[in-house]
Amino acid sequence: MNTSQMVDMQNYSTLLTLFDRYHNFALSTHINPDGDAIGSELSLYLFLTRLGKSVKMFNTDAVPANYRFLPFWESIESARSIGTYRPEVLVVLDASTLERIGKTLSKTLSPTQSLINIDHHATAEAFGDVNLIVPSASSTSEIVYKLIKSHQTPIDKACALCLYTGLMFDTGCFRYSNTTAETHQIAAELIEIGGFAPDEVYRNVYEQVPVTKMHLLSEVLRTLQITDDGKIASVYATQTMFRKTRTTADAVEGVVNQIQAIKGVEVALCASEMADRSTKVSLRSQGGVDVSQLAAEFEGGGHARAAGCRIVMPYLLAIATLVQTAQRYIDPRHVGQGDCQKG
Ligand SMILES: [Mn+2]
Repeated sequence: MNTSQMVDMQNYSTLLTLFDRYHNFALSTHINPDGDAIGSELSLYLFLTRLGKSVKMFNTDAVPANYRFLPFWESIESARSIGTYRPEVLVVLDASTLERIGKTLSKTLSPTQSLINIDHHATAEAFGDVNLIVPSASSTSEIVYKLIKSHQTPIDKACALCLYTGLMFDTGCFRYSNTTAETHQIAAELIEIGGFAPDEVYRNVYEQVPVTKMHLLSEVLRTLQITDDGKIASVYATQTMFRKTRTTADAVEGVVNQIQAIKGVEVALCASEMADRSTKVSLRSQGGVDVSQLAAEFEGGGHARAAGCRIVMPYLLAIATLVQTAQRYIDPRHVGQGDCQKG
């Protein structure tokens, strides 16, 4: 993994040289795309288009409704439209592994010349021919911003909006620990260039909640369990709840952050029962526990304070297992099993 700034600088110019050399580009990002995924993808699309390149975007999952205010979101195509198309260069954004762009897409979308990986996840794999992995960056959008900056091409309005949206999303609206003076400086510059109203961007992204999601939330919050020491909080969502509230598993997104907000809680987890009866878990930490390590024990990954994994176990067992493992991280002496039971 590249952590040093020097390597970053070198990779910025390596990438720009590559951009100069080729003409046909394809971009992709991870499944269940979030604000940083879509924001970084669209901003790189706008930059490369501006350089006169032919650029296509292919995602496994559709652009979520709350990002459909972003310019050119409609240019993002599905895996079905690939056909026999082969780009010279494929740039994968914000995906810690190549498989994260989707199984089919990762196999069918193969570049003839070069695979580029741009990411900021601490657990990112260097799967590209060129890897621009910057774990110190708040977001992949911030890396794209710096890439454009180092090319000395002016950022246009549309691009500024996409970059800002990614930056805003991955910093939790500038409140997570990855928020720095520099993030604010970049955000300020993007607002100035873009001429958009930050409150409108916020409303577009966060205040389009379907009422069905609120119904699900009320079901999920009723499952709240907290360990005796008050440090680990968990909730779960079941297939029955999804059916009852006419929602799907993505409606659970964000719930874990609310659990994390409980006073004294160090690790929060939200487990979702998937259709195949496996369990998808989102993890959050106050900072004391590196939940990307915890997730890695279950073949997951992410960041120190936000991570996830998928466990092939029924949800209650998955929660019990994770809570027990999390206790070991909070207190390495902990070997007990009594206080992780469903009460
Ligand atoms: Mn990201």
